Amino acid sequence: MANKLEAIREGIMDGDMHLVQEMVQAALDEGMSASDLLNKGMIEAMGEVGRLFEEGEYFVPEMLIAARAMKAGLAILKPKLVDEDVQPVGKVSAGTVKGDLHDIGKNLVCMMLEGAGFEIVDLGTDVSPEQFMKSVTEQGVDVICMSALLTTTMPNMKNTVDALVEAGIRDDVKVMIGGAPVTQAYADEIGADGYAPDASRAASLARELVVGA
Ligand code: B12
Repeated sequence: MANKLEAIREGIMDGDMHLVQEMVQAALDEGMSASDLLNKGMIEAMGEVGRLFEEGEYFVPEMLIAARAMKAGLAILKPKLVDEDVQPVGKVSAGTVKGDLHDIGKNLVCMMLEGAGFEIVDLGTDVSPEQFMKSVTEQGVDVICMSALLTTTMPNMKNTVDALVEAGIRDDVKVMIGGAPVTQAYADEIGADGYAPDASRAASLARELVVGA
C-alpha cells in the first residue's frame, strides 16, 4: 500500500496522469481510504510541486502536467470522497476579471487550490463584479480569487471589492488577487485580503486565509 502511495506521489510530480489514475484505483481496490490517499499522497505531492516551482526547479509546463495528473487522480477519488464525507478545506470562486480573456494562470490557480483540498467554483473569464458577488450570496464561497493580465482590466478588481462593500457583504468573504501586472501594493490599495505571485503561493495563501495555517 505504501508503495502505491509513493507511486502516486511520483506520478503527480512527473505529470504521469495514467500512472496516477492506475495507482489511485489500485490503492482504493486494496481498501485504502480516499481521504488518506488525498491527504498523504496527492496533496502532499502537489505541495512538493509547488515548492519546486518556487525554487525555480519546475516551470509552468511541469506545474501544468502535474496539475493535470492530480486532476485525473481526483476524478477517480471524488465519488469515494463523497462516500466518506470528506469536507473540503473551503470553497473558492475564481475568475478572470471583466474584459480579460487570459485564463492560463487562473486555471493553474484553480488546479493548485483543488490540489490543496478546496472546492472550486470556476467562473471562467470576463467575469463581472456582479458574478463574483453572486458566488458569495448564492454559493457561499469563502474566498474570491480574481485574476487579471491586462493593466486595463485591473481596475475591475477594485470595482469588485467596492461592489462587495456597497452590498454589505465584504466581511463575508476573503478576496485574493493575482496576475502578471498585479502587485501586493495594488492589493493593499484596493483593500484585497491578499496577493500571491504564483499558483503555488496562491494555494498556501488561501489556506492561511481560511484555516489560518
Ligand atoms: C497567452 C497570452 C494571450 C492569449 C491568452 C490565452 C488564454 N487562454 O489565456 C491570447 C492570445 C488570447 C491573448 C490575448 C491578448 N493579450 Co495577451 N498575453 C499572453 C501572454 C503571452 C502569456 C500570459 C500567460 O498565460 N502567462 C502564463 C501564466 C501561467 O502566468 P500568469 O497568468 O501571470 O499567472 C500566474 C501568476 O500571475 C499567478 N496568478 C494568476 N492569476 C492569479 C489569481 C490569483 C487570485 C492569484 C493569487 C495568483 C494568480 O499565478 C499564475 C501561475 O503561477 C502574455 C505575456 C506574458 N508574458 O505574460 C500576454 C499579455 C498579457 N497580453 C497582452 C495583450 C495586450 C493582449 C491583447 C490585448 C492583445 C490584442 N491586442 O488583442 C489580447 C487581450 C484579450 C483579452 N481581452 O483578454 C499584454 C498585456 C499588456 C498589459 N500590460 O496590459 C501581454 C503582457 C503581452 C505584452 N507584453 O504585450 N494573450
